[in-house]
Amino acid sequence: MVWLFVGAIFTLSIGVLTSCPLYWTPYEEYCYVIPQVAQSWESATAFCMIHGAYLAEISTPEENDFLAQLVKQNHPPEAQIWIGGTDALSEGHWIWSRSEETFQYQHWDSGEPSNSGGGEHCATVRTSGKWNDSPCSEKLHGICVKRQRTEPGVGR
Ligand SMILES: [Ca+2]
Repeated sequence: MVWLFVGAIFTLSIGVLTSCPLYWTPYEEYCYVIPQVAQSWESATAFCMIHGAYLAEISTPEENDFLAQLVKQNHPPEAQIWIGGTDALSEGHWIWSRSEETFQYQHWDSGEPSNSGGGEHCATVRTSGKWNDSPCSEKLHGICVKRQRTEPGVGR
């Protein structure tokens, strides 16, 4: 019993040595992952939340380039991946769902956002790194992001 306890402590202390959990990729002060589940934008959002994360909100070209690389490496069957942008509240007014901030940096593909059929209210990033709007009910993979753990004594 005592050894089980000691073992648990040891495992925990090993855990804090890495800044991102297993399967998450570090970039700047954040950790990113593309879960192996294709799902609606709402479900993808909820899935990220279960893991203490949220759908990616992109604010710089460098971050966008990193995410495009991540999408290519993971190579999901879809040509696009959910990010955290939506205009479901007000057509044409794109916000990041977690921060509720309007898009500052934008990287839409040519002709996008198209709102095809009047039903495309959730944002994706394509393998090209360009953005598209898709129906929120479409089953796609998403990019979850969360802050890296900052444990005292673990230098970066
Ligand atoms: Ca579109």
